[in-house]
Amino acid sequence: MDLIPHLIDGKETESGDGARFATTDPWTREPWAEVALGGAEEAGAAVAAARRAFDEGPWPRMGFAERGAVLHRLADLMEAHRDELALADTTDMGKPIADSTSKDVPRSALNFRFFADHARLAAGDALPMDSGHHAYTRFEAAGVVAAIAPWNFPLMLETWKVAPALAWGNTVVLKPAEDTPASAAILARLALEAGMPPGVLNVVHGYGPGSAGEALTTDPRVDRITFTGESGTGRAIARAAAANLTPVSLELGGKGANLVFADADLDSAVAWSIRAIFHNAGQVCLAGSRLFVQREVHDEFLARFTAAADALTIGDPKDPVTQLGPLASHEHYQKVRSYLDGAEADGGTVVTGGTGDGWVVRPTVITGAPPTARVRREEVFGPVVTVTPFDTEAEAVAAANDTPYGLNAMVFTENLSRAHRVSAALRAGTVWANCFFVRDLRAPFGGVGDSGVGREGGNFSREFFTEPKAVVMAVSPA
Ligand code: TXE
Repeated sequence: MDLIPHLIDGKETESGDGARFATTDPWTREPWAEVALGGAEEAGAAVAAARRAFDEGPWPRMGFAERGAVLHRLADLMEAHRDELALADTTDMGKPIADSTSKDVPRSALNFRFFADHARLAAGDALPMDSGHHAYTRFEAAGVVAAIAPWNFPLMLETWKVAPALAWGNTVVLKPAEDTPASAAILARLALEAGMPPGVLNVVHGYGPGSAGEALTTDPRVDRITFTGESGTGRAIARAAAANLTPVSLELGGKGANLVFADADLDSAVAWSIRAIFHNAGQVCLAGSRLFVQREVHDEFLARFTAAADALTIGDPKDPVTQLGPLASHEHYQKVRSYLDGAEADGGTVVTGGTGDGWVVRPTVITGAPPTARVRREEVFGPVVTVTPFDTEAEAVAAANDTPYGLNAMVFTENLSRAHRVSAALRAGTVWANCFFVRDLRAPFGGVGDSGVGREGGNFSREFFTEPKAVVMAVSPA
């Protein structure tokens, strides 16, 4: 079996005690590779390497163009190794290969290109003062960044953190999720090949609590922690980081509402709503897992939506025609199943779906679930959607906002004023009107309430990954 190593200070290594764990292919349900199992010792060694690479340079002191050239070379190499990276994520977590190849890997390469260019072109403020003084701002690299990533979009979410951190001159220790270590190991190897100095990007594998993840969050040599994952984990990380006052950026769970008004283009609303909940088998923090449909079109929408859900191609994620693969792990499959089992007891009706072969959950549509049902309140993180009718705009907005989460929401309407009005009234970090998952990397990305703390993207990433400094100078009169 292959061995997936750590990459610390430019060297591929195993753990000091030789500990390993297995990573499982959720389609075959067999282990497919062994992984170096890091703990506090390996996390500490990676932080020490990143600290040295930051304090001694050259990375933070290189010009933006020079650093950017390395990041663009890395993006070139990722594109050249597209199939290897795509297969790594697909084998690790069951994501359809068509998605990893055509979406995840290209977007991951784009993350490096975008942030390299963004940092090079960014302007600081010049602040002329009335008092005979002049002030300006500098954005200086923060230092060592710990990036802790989830398993649902492994490479894409890792690079969303690593790319801006590196572009602004930081050094990084990345801990991929234990379920999806493979693509991060390839990324680290390609970064060295692209000319990144040793210690600038380190990868440590391991678990969270009591393992490599927790060690990173308590290390006083770490200057920033960026995390995507479950809301409870976000709270644990924020508590750990508080001891050292380390700033955190937390992108957490969601329970996205999707409002379809009677004046919507129904063909388009059905197509986007299908993507919103069944893309990546619903293992998306942004999933549109609560559909609210205006009563006049509810029955017609439900019929078309259910037919489209039933028509999705389920199967081996390595087959290019597959649209929905298995869930990422047995543990996660059991969790999603518990929501299916509870939905009918809570008063809902499963219109279509349920479990399939192995760790597959078929596209599942539930009607009649009351607002108190677990399946309507908690993040299922699977291909499971509740559909509920509404009468008025005010009722729809109130239902959408009836959640502790606030990551994103969707609104489908052909009425321009309604689209703006409802977008303003929804409590969420992102609202998509008549679309879903369309991203501009300059836009803020993050959530309200239990969905997180902070924003990343464009200048928002700059704010987080730098220490903005004010320089004020007296201007002597002539
Ligand atoms: O997330 P965790 P998991 C949600 C989704 C899913 C649930 C659990 O509901 O079912 O989270 O997934 C590391 N200190 N999302 O278990 O536990 C861990 O090793 C430091 C939402 O994967 O949050 C991994 O690298 N690190 C989501 C990462 O945190 C810790 C994406 C995520 O693990 C740690 C994925 C600790 N105390 C799951 N505990 C989204 N919003 O996109 C864990 N880790």
